[in-house]
Amino acid sequence: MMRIRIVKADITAVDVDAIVNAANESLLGGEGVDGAIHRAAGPELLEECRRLGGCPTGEARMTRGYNLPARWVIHTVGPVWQGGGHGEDELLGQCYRNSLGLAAEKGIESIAFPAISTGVYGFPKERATRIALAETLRFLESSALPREAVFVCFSAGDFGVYQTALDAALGG
Ligand code: AR6
Repeated sequence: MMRIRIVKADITAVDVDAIVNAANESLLGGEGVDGAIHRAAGPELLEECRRLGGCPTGEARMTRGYNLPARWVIHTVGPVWQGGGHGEDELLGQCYRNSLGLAAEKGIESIAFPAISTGVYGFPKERATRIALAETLRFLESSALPREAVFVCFSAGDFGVYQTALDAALGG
């Protein structure tokens, strides 16, 4: 059974148990998907995030989803792209592993990811997509939970990048 799905959507509207937020180390909100998630969830999300006291790059923290369709938000902090020689690939991989690990531990069945680090943080898209899919496929092989991982693309272009990368990952 295929446990990975790629959709073109706004992640704040996706109906899964948990959506992942591409946050920053403060966990106090920002632009991009982070801003959209905080707006859609409502001010209680920021209140809960304040109590977490931040999150180092590569790690993940969970909160409730408040007004979102998703019951939970997993906040992870992707690396800022600095040319590729500063451990960016490994840190991005950790974001996916730690988010999936937290989801499994909490009994989450379905999880949706944005393209972490590929907006404000400048990580090259194809490279980030390969890492996202490879880490997720590897994790799902050895864990029954989450049952399903959804990759949410914000543009038609990103959707194409994910489709091509998934075909390559499954074919090769
Ligand atoms: N639904 C799905 N994907 C989205 C949405 C949305 N509503 N909005 C944007 N994206 P970014 P980063 C895509 O910049 O690069 C914030 O200020 C977007 O097209 O949101 O990890 C944080 O506070 C891109 O493909 O996150 C941090 O400071 C992807 O989400 C910083 O930005 C990620 O882009 C994190 O930067």
